[in-house]
Amino acid sequence: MAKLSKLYAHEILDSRADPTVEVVAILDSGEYGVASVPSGTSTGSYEAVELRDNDPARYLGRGVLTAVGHVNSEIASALVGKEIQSVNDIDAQLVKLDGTPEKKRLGANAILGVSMAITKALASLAKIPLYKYIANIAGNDQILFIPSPIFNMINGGSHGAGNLDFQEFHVIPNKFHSFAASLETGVVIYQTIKKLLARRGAIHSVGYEGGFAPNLFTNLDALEILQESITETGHKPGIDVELGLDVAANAFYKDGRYSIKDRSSPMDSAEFIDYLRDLNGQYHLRLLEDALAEDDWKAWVSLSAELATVTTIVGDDLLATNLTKVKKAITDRACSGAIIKPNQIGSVSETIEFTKLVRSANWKIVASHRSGETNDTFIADFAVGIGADYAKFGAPARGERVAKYNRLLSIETELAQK
Ligand code: 2PG
Ligand code: MG
Repeated sequence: MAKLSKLYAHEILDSRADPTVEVVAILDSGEYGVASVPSGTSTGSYEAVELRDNDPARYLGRGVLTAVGHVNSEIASALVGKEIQSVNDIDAQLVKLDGTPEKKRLGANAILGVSMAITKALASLAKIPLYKYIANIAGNDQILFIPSPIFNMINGGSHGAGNLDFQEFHVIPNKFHSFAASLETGVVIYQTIKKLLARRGAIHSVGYEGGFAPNLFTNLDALEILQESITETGHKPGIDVELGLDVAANAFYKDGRYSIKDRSSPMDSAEFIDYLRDLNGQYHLRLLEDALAEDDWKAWVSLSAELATVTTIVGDDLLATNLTKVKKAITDRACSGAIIKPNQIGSVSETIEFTKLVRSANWKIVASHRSGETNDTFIADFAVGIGADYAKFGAPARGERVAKYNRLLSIETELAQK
């Protein structure tokens, strides 16, 4: 067993030019772990609290020195010099120290940074790769495999240029023999989309997740472009390459109604479900994420009753990687897949607990990055370790996204070694 000999944090930047927390954990044996914390833009209201300084004199109030200070003082005092029993034990101590259900006192960004850095240090101590270490603590004794990538090719909602209501338009290569082959297909389609957008005179600058943020007219225009690009690259849409959506419906839900530019008047939940059923009939989506607002619970149950047999109904803001939420969703059959984001709950072990519940319901597991990322590839190892069905790491472009896909390539090569 090892003792924690040093623990410290500092402020670094994420991919959106926002500060975030980086933590270094050093063991007395010399092994260490360094981890940085991702951050969302379209955050759900049930997520653990990301502590921001709100000091307008620094980084427009977005600084994280308070969270950094908590790691360097209170958390370090509680953990340094003590033996580390397990990640579980460390997380339990952190949750207790914080003392609030939403981790709002010390900050989920402080707690998760420590939890991830210690997990990495312990993997080094065990002399095994991080994904194997995570598989061990998750009790995942299945053969390890690389999840199918979900490429976010067009960025709308709060990640894009402001003219598309839906947040993410996904391309999902299906039935390719390896992750490397799926990645290559994703890249060829990505380059083709760029060409098609230029041909239409649509701007092809990129959004937060590396997908294009074009000046298209409607949400369906974006899906049409994706279909066209799949065909143009010689694939069959809906068969070898499928589409998916993260509607992120919270953003356009107001007073019980959904307003999108494809329709002249706002729709109530039943009308919006009709709209989604037609849309799915047209595009045969593999996954439909956050198609309804996080508090429109009854509508989720109706949507799943209607569509879960033909597409996976994925909860993100709805579930917020929260154990209580997912238990209720399983009982009510509110969805059939879950997004897994460690920073929504704020510790490695609670995220693993959540994953176990999702698996026990036989739902699809989607391990996900956030729109604010660093070059930390923790989530790639995590996705493999928990046996995720899908990895949603953005477009195959922009360094912080590519770092994670590249890590999956490395793991694939490593797993193929005899
Ligand atoms: C989402 C995520 C990641 P954000 O909604 O699924 O793509 O976005 O990190 O902004 O919440
Ligand atoms: Mg989402």
